[in-house]
Amino acid sequence: MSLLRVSLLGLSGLALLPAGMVAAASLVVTTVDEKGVPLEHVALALLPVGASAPAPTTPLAEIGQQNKTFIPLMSTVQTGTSVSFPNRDTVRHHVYSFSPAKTFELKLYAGTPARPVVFDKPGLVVLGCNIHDQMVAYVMVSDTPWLAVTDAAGVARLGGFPAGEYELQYWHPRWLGRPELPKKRFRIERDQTEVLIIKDKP
Ligand SMILES: [Cu+2]
Repeated sequence: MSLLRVSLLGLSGLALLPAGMVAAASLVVTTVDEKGVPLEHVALALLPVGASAPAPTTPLAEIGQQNKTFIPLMSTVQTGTSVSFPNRDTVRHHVYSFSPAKTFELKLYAGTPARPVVFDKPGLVVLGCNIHDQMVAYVMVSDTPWLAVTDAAGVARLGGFPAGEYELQYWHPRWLGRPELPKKRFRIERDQTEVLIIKDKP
């Protein structure tokens, strides 16, 4: 379906689309630090300006614990998403967050807690384990389904959104302690690419 649409657009341009129908666009973001080195674990959220984003279509997410490590380190979820915290270690963990966007704790447990945690407010959440101080993970909660985290090459792809005006919100763990979420505003008309330089200070 989307392939067909792309080829139609390629041949004849936007005029082929019926009135009121907006072409889907995509955005490929490459993130680098100030030296040009690709940055993994950059959380990205694309927020429509002057329009509301669709409700969550995948309202379930998971942050596991394995080898005394949270997996994944960086997550992005839409506001309202339930996150489960399965413990795949033989030792027990005690997961907590003091972040204003979501304050909670899952007291010392093994296996998977019966109830997932609902991330019901936008913002940045820092997770820790009361038993293992080195354990840390981050969740960027945003009012949009268009979310991604950059891979080892510093690349992430956001797709399936209508063309229009957007704010790209982003955050990287190097900004720990400065949980403000910078935004960059731009218009996306078609499939676009963007390079973001993630400096030490947002
Ligand atoms: Cu632990």
